[in-house]
Amino acid sequence: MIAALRNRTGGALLALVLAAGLSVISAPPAPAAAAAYERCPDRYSCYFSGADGTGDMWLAPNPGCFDLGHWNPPFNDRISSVFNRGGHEVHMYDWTGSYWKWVADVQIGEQWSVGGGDPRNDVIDAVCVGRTP
Ligand SMILES: [Ca+2]
Repeated sequence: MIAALRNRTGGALLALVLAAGLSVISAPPAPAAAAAYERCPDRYSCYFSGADGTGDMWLAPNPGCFDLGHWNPPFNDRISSVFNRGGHEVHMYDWTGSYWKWVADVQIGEQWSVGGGDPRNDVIDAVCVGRTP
């Protein structure tokens, strides 16, 4: 009797999981911007050359500070949007020629995007994940 109840409960759970799966499949297509941000793998912070997760993508490989002008290919002066799927706050800076000027922070789980006319667009030279310079 107990085994039968367990089977019945398990069957009900399976039916719920299948129903949930079907509802996801039948949902309308996600907006293009969400699809673009979704390229970012879980547990990473991702940086995009276009607004709203479009264009080229750079991933921070681990916590720490990264001078984007020293990457191959360089990614400095290119960032227009960010999706922070990692476990640390992100801090972003512009090199003025004499000091690292803070531009913006991106909290865990947040997205950040600026358009062409924004002074923070295409100026970021360094990213610090989970620390400051
Ligand atoms: Ca810059």
